Amino acid sequence: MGKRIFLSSDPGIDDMAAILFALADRDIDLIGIGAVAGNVSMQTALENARFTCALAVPSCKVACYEGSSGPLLREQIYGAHKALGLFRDHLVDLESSLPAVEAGVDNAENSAALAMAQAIRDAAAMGNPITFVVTGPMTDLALAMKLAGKRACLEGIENIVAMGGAFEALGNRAPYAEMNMLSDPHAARMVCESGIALTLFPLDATWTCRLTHRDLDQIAREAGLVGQVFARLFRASDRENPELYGGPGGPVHDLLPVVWLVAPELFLTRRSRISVATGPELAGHTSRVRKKICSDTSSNEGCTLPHCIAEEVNSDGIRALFLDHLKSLAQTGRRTKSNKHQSLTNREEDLQ
Ligand SMILES: [Ca+2]
Repeated sequence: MGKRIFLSSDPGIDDMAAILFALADRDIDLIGIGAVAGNVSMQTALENARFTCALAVPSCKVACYEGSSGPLLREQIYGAHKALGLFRDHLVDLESSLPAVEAGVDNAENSAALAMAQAIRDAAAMGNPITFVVTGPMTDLALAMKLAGKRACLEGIENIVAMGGAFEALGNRAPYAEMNMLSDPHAARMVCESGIALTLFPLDATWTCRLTHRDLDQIAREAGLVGQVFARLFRASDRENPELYGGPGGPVHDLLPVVWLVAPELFLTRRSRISVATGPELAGHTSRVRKKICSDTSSNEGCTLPHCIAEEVNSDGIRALFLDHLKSLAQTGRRTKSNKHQSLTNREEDLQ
């Protein structure tokens, strides 16, 4: 059985990449998806999540839950790619090839946080902790952790793996903050201060892994309908900014935390402690204390710094693995396994 993960997301085309990869990988057991307001409204995120599951796997049984329709305290702000909206709106000419989407298992208001809290309690009771992957604001995870209680969280959560934050890089939704952190800084702060292991993929790392038009052409050509839909939507979201990123292509931010779960050798991470500002002037700004030496493990053993930050990524390796996974989805029912790649994390070097 694969690593059990619960995904909290706000799809979003890069969330779509994360969901597709998780569904395709044999070493991941995706036990649920919570839709949360962020890039788009919660309802749009929920419909996009359900559509992605149906597109990837016929009769997909992964439960998609309705989550928070806004942050804990502040007003909702939308992502720069809000205009992408509902995936299906961009796919009208493919409509006859697209799957029907079932309503899903649970539409109760904020059932995502309740389902996540129950998953934490069950994992603690079974002694079989789960991993949370967060590719949107941390609203629902913070609520779930509060509902489940500290003891259950310590026993029931193996790791939290999230896309968010910016350190050396400028923010993307504000000059000082990345979108997920800016959206709900209070939730992010609660999660960072919980004492649970957290591995973060900030803009500094995610900006370096981009898909170019050539990559998208290959995906559309080699990965069947899934590939055609993904390439179409990625292009529609217009993610290029060569001046900012230092080269062509658009970042595929949310894919990285899911890839790290099965191919950590493609990343260089460093032990850290992350703080999130919640005051009105710098809400969502992330700062860090770093350990001198890079680390290839998220284990807390023997270290007082509870977090890891991805600092370097093997972009070619990630792109190749993503294409492999999309191709496996195109062959109905087949799931793939990530082979070992040349490790970035063997280079234990002093970067300071
Ligand atoms: Ca997202």
